[in-house]
Amino acid sequence: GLSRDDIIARLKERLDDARFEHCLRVEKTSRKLAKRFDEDIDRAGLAGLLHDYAKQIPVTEYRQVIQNEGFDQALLAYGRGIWHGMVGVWFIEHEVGITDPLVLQAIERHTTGAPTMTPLDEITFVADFIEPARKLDGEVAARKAAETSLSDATLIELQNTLTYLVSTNKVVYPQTLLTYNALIRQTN
Ligand code: DGI
Ligand code: FE
Ligand code: FE
Ligand code: FE
Repeated sequence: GLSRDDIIARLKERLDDARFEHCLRVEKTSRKLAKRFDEDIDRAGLAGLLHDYAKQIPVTEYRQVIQNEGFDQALLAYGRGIWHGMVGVWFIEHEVGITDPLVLQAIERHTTGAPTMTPLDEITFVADFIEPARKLDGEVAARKAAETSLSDATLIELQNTLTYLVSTNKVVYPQTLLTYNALIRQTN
């Protein structure tokens, strides 16, 4: 496998400085959460470091991969906000050489969540939302919840994301809604 320095070099080829710095903060936050909830720290750090690797890959490259590599063609109606997790893992496998299925799954799910999430999935999902540069009310509330409960923090993040999408006239990807429904059912 690649060393951390090699991975960082690959990340810098695909990301601008601001997005790269966000990835470093999510790596650090993920390691903290893994320590707190007794999960695999290195795995969590790797998923956090790479979670947005594919965020700035050109749309033309995405369209080719979605069309030629066996993805659901309904994805073509979305954009990089949705693609960089679920399709992004294709680039991470092929360009960075990551093979750990648990790490790839956490990255795949980091934007939409999934109806059943592993603790590692939740760590990546939540770390992205509560890394230290995040200052909005919902982000502060999720950070507070994450002191004691990953699932509470996950639900707060989902509620905020859905509220944001609806209030700004954005299309909701079905899996985002399925994640929300599953979490609400677990809560009630
Ligand atoms: O990549 P980041 O900005 O660090 O964070 P992220 O991967 O959680 O992406 C957040 C963005 O994705 C945010 O602008 C909302 C958007 N998003 C999340 N769920 C959906 C979505 N966009 C659409 N159109 N539909 C969704 O269901
Ligand atoms: Fe992201
Ligand atoms: Fe997120
Ligand atoms: Fe992110």
